[in-house]
Amino acid sequence: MTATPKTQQHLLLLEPLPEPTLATLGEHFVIHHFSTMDELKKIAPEIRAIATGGSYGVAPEVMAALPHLEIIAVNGVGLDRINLAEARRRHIRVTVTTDISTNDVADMAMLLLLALKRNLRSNEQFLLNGSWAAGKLPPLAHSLNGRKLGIAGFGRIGQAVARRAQASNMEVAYFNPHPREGSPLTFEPSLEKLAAWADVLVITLPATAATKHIVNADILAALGKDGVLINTARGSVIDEEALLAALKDRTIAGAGLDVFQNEPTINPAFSTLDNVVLQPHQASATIETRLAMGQNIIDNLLAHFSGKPLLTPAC
Ligand code: 8YV
Repeated sequence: MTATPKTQQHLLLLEPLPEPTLATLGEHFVIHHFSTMDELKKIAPEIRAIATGGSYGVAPEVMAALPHLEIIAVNGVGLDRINLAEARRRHIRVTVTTDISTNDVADMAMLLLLALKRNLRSNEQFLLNGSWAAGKLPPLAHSLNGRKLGIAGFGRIGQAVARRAQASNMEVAYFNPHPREGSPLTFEPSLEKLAAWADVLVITLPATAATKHIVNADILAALGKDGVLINTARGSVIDEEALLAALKDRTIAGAGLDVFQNEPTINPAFSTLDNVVLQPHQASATIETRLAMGQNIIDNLLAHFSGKPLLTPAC
């Protein structure tokens, strides 16, 4: 087998990648870790490629500082932190890790949902603080069985959530810009109606100008006091002030959140709530998935610099 030649191209790394990915990347590229804009300016003309994460993206000033940038490989599927119009204008290619994280992200949605419904946090506390040993019993939890789950955003991840919810014997309907061809599930064109129908609303929508704060006070009111909200998409799709108020006033029952409006410095009000289960944006963060995502980045970059078609282009 012929060894893949080193490209000797200079690559700017904006977000940490797993060690094995970095080691392989380093065999083919000269890697520069971003520190400051002043440092970047010294090497800017050399940089031909960027590797970054979905939640980090590429700051406009970084893209603007790189006159010979040819490709941005994103370690994720979210493109909300990348100016795609500008990338297209400059003929900069962008790749995403299409479908690699789908199952893990859907698992995280179910994990957050089950943790909330089955009182995972409070039951563990109950056990550890000696209440069980003292002969007490914790309050009963809630079943998923037979409950209604609404999915906002019926792409790959939304559909993977649907499969899991159906396996838990839940009734599933979805909101999406258009009905998903071939899906037997109920399509609901109004998010408010879906929220009113659902016991659980799971958000798997991409973050765009159209979806910013799409989950607002009205949607939360429609979800109602027994309703639960799960978000594994992006913080910006939810009006977080409205959500915090609804959780504090218990006009919804709870929320399971992997993503927040200001990551990683989340609103401190979240720490005062007992009806939430929170994760620091970990939905795709398994060794298996992150290594596969890393390999996708490497493969796309090597394809680009050897003149082959990109594996998973976004533009
Ligand atoms: C990652 C993500 O957490 O796919 C995405 O868009 O946000 C996640 O998979 C992220 O890309 C790692 O930075």
